[in-house]
Amino acid sequence: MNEYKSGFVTIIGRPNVGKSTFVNRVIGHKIAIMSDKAQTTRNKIQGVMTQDDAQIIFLDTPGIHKPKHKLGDYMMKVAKNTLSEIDAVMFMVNANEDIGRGDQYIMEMLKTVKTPVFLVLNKIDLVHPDELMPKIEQYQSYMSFAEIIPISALEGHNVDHFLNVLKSYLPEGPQYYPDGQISDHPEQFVVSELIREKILQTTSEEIPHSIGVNVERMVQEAEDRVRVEAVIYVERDSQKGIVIGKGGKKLKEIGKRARLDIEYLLGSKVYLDLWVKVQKDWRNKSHFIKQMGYVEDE
Ligand SMILES: Nc1nc2c(ncn2[C@@H]2O[C@H](COP(=O)(O)OP(=O)(O)OP(=O)(O)O)[C@@H](O)[C@H]2O)c(=O)[nH]1
Ligand SMILES: [Mg+2]
Repeated sequence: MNEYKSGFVTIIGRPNVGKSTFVNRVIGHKIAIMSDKAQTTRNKIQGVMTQDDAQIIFLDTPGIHKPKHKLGDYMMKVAKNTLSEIDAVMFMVNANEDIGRGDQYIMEMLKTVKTPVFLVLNKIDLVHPDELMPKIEQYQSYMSFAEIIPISALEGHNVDHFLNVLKSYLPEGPQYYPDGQISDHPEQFVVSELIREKILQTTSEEIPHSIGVNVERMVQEAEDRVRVEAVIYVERDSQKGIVIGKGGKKLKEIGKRARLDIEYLLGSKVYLDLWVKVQKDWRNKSHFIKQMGYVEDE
């Protein structure tokens, strides 16, 4: 009989390449929010995949970019810190885009990593198979990879094959987490992320990057209902107006979409109370960033 395999695998890549989409697919639940906006993920999100022969803990990380404020600095630290004490690295890139400076920067970092690095070309549903080989050669001219695997995280193409290859690289090890545990984040954090996701989906331009969501209270209000009170922070008065919308229409829409997801997460009816507040330049205020739950690991 084969021994049980387990390990920690970090996913590194530029913003928007599909890291969170991949994690949600292999976990089979939505634990990391996704959007078509760059820099969606701000924290390290741990997703636990448990199978009969292996347990793999995937670390979804913020996309690597040049930080423009303290929150960005924090996000980059989070991503880079995941490169130590892991068993493998997934370097995820867009199969339908050319290699960029961000990718080169990441590969410079990865050259010093001791564990196997996999080049994962995501979004192959968007490219013709003939276009893949030249892309792969470009990446190979920078560094060598343990394996190179094209996938589509969105549609699931080749994901099982990738997982089998990945498993073959992992050490024999224990099942770290019990069956059924899929994430390491408390519900409160996931709830605030679901609200943030709905804002990302319904707003554009500067709003997605300027918002922070803090769940202040979650109480079982009635036997079948949870009351969630959350504050959406923006950086300027004008942004507050945009998030609330004409006659409160936008905020209502955000609240409705978020409530449905939260009800699904909690398995209970939810009363969602949303407030919008201005906190000038919050992304540069260390104490506020901490208060919002962006706290560095010791
Ligand atoms: N066509 C296609 N789109 C994909 C695929 N994987 C992800 N996407 C889309 O790419 C966008 C970004 O996906 P995310 O999973 O949020 O990307 P991310 O790498 O986590 O982004 P950050 O958190 O900002 O670093 C979303 O609109 C996804 O639906 C794929 O395999 N094919
Ligand atoms: Mg993400």
